[in-house]
Amino acid sequence: MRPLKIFLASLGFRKTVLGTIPPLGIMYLAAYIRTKFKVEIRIVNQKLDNMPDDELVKQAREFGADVIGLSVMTTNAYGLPYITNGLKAVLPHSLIVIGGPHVSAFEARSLEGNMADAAVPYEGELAFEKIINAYFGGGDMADVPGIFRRTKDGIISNPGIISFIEDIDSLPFPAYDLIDLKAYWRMPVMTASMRRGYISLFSSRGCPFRCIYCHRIFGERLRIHSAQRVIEEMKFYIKNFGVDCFEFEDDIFNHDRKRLFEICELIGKLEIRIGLSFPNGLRIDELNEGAIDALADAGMYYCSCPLESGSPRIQKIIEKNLNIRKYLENVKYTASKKIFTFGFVMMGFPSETEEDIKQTIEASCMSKLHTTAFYTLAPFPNTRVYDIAMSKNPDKLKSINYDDKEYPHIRANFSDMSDETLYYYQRKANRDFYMNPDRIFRLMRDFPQKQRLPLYIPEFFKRLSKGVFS
Ligand code: B12
Ligand code: SF4
Repeated sequence: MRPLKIFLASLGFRKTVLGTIPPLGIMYLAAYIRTKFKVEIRIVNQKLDNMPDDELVKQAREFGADVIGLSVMTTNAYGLPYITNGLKAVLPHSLIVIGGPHVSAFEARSLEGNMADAAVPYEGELAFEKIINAYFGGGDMADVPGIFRRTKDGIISNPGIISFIEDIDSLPFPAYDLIDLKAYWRMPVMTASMRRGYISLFSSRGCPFRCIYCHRIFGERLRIHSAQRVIEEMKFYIKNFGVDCFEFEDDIFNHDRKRLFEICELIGKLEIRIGLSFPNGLRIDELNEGAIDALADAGMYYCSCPLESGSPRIQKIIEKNLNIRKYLENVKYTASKKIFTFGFVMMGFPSETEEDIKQTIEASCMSKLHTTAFYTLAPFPNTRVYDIAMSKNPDKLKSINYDDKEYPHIRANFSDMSDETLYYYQRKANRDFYMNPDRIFRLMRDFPQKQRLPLYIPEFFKRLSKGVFS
């Protein structure tokens, strides 16, 4: 019997200076599925070279795909109708399955307006395996719990749920052998890597916190890779791909502090000195000086430090419940080690007032953060903040266009302030934060990839001039 041909694509286009990271979702699926079936797998990341939709369809046809798996974020979902129509036209007998955060957000509605056969929310490995089994093994997709599927009677939500994988150490390493890793080294890296041989890791799944704006694709219980497994994976990439820099995309890498220390200690025993960056994954108030020292010694040079709001009242409402004092202390200590610290703030939360926003600006300005992005809240479906925004201002919510948007380009206001006031404070935040000689000096001194600094200078002046002149 010939191997089953599986074509996996991550959809979307790159529009700004931001690059793209290796498509971990479909790389995990590929690695898992090839342990279960006799398959030939091709992986495409549309963002890597902004591949036109027609080219993607052509590649699937030339490959002769039996199964097509499309990974979709809500910002890229507008491409689904055209792409799935094209795929069905050239490969009418293939099975099209969609998955990724968009399906977790829109659930059964993710099948509306396109030609996909099935949709998988949340963690994908087990569901994808069951779907392939049902479709090609003579079973019935109606028996796969928790998925959505198209039938001649319409879109059906299968009852039940597929449980999360308990022991994630049982998963194989993501299929880095199926992508051109070096192509990613030629693109801008999310965290301005000082070295070029970087790789993305996802060393835990799930998060026990309950921020109301978050999807928690991997559930509310933290499941970790053991420290030994993380190091084994690192060693594998160092040896086989010449990697010297690791970027963690976890939801919350540091919740298990014991594991953090173990990982750092084992990194110290590696044969080479590596770089570590955290574009995601650190909850800053859960760190302490010991943990920051350990991460710094292990090679951390960059970390994102989400604050979201400097108002204790808003922290409660959004259920992030960040300890702002601890946050500021830990940022200060991290920055004192010349580790680049990047803050994130959201403005315009439901019920937010001028008083709250002033506290956010004060906390940001008082902090030792090198940079901060001051965004406005964009609620995504299937989050609790979406439901709140829906009850408050459904028309405004429905008018949000998510297509192709990156952080700065979704503008919305669900606060108790007028748009004028909110955007005034957003500009003020940029102005007050960046008009600080000490911050500018540290930013230039500690930016990890000096040769790329000129690329970011226009963005810096754009933010600054917004604050100063408007
Ligand atoms: C790294 C990251 C980014 C990076 C790179 C994203 C990329 N892939 O290119 C950058 C910085 C560019 C980014 C940007 C944004 N991001 Co982001 N990001 C992440 C993050 C932290 C990790 C992604 C990752 O690698 N996960 C690990 C892999 C293993 O998980 P996965 O891809 O979800 O795959 C699993 C399942 O989804 C499923 N699956 C996936 N694909 C498929 C396909 C099939 C066929 C099947 C069956 C299953 C399946 O199975 C996989 C394995 O279990 C996630 C948080 C998270 N926990 O995932 C947010 C997340 C994906 N981002 C999110 C958001 C909101 C954004 C922004 C819109 C933010 C904004 N307001 O601007 C922008 C959008 C940019 C754009 N235009 O595309 C949301 C998604 C919301 C949504 N409904 O789409 C997430 C989930 C954060 C959250 N907790 O809410 N992001
Ligand atoms: S800490 Fe991060 S991953 Fe966890 S719920 Fe909050 S935003 Fe989501």
